[in-house]
Amino acid sequence: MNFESCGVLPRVLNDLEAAKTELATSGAVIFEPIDCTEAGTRAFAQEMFGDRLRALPEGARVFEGGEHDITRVQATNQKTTPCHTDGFAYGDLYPDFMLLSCVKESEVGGESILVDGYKVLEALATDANLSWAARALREREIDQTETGMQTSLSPICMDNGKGRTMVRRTLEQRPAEKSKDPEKDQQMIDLWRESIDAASRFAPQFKLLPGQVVVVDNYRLMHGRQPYEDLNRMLWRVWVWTVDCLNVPDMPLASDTRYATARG
Ligand SMILES: O=C(O)CCC(=O)C(=O)O
Ligand SMILES: [Fe+2]
Repeated sequence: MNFESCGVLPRVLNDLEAAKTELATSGAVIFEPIDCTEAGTRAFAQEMFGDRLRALPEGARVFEGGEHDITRVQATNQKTTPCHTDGFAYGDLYPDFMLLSCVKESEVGGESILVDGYKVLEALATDANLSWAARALREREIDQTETGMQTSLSPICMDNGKGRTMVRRTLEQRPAEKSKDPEKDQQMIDLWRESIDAASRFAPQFKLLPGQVVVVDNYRLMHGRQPYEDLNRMLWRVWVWTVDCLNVPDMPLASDTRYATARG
């Protein structure tokens, strides 16, 4: 196992049962055809997850400039969006699945990549010099709070309490103010982020096309995208909380960060 083999190229399927199996096996699947409207994307999520759904909030438009979404201030069509976990503004209660459906692709650029966080962990664990980090990622509590949003003082890798591992790569991961060994924490954070970036460089790229939706296990995979040219490119993002999530945030939900601000 090495970082070169941590990328995921999702299979394109049109059978719902096969897609469910594929999602459980590889952490991602592209389904087609679906109605790539906001309502159509949520209706598909309803079909995909059925009784397992605990929250299926309103979708969010993904386009240059964005709307409501503070994270996206840093995203521009001209830059690569590095591989990340979605919804970390909700702290540890980030959504366990996410969907992106394509209304309009960019002919030039806009390719997606997916990195399997479980494989990155495994690659670290099997390297004699790096295995300390694989352990530390589960033990060391760091500050993963997005500025102004829900607090998270937690390890990068957690357990959902039902045997499902959660891994996270957010914009801001830093040693906690009360850390007993901030230097060691920083080393661990740097190693985690560099490993994901290394995996990203080798990850296969794919372009989501109109009529397609990619479903991603947001506890396991991280996603990113290449720069693009067509400013009319547009996707819908839908965040999903299922029975497998750590918990559903006790606040209004949307598929962006608009309600995730810290209160009081
Ligand atoms: O533009 C994309 O393909 C993905 C953007 C993204 O990461 C998101 O909307 O969560
Ligand atoms: Fe994202």
